[in-house]
Amino acid sequence: MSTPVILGVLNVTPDSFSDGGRHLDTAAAITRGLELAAEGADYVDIGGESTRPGAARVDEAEELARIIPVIRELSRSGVRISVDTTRAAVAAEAVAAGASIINDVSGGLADPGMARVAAETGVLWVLMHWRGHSRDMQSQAVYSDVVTEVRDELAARVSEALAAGVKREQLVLDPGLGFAKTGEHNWPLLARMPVLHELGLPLLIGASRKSFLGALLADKNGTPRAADGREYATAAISLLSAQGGAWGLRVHDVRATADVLAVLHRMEQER
Ligand code: PMM
Repeated sequence: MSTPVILGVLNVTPDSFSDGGRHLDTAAAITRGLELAAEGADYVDIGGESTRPGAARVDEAEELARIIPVIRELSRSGVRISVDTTRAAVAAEAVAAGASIINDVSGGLADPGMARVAAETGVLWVLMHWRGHSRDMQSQAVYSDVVTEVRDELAARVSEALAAGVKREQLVLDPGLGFAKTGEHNWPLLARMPVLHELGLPLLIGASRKSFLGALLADKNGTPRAADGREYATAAISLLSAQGGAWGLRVHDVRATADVLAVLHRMEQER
């Protein structure tokens, strides 16, 4: 079993940083990106548009202004970059600025131009399971068997990507925990990972700090655990996903995941 890569999350949205104007936000994001890399992130996953349930979209010019200077500077410093975007034009500019993964939470569905950008640039393309933009995605969280349906919908995305000229070696799949899924849908996707492995492609898991962990760890009054208290649960999922053969883990607290992977790696040497 090989140790998964870690994608450290860097959301460059006004609520993530100082909110002291563009220049300060850019500088703070670059500092944070360098920290994530120093803590053990193999890639820094940079996004300029919030994908939280219910979030409104930002326009393309704003998305570019948020992320391109950060990508350019981090990549100049030797940090490997993944760009979290559903827009083909943003992905193209991000790759030109140094990104080597397109992390597309829509799996190519949001922008018909994305497959061409992936085919032309030849970078890795993460196809995440998705059923619609954040504003209304939770109404589409309806499944009879979530695991096989996610597998089959991902298989359709793979076929479309290959038909558009993208190479199989470029593809990474992601079940999209929390995207058009309730908390109760996320658990079987994690527990039945072998079903997703049937597609024969690398799997990325993004469970970090998500609300299904807040619900799991609710206090006795039923109040969900706040996001910053979900790190041990996130690290547990990192460990279990690594043991389940995940290719990559997308996390906010890189150090916690790097530590559990170090323990796992050391144990593997005794087997
Ligand atoms: N989750 C979020 C954003 N981007 N990308 C991938 N590939 N997989 C995910 O699960 C994923 C993602 C939302 O999480 P955040 O709001 O905590 O960044």
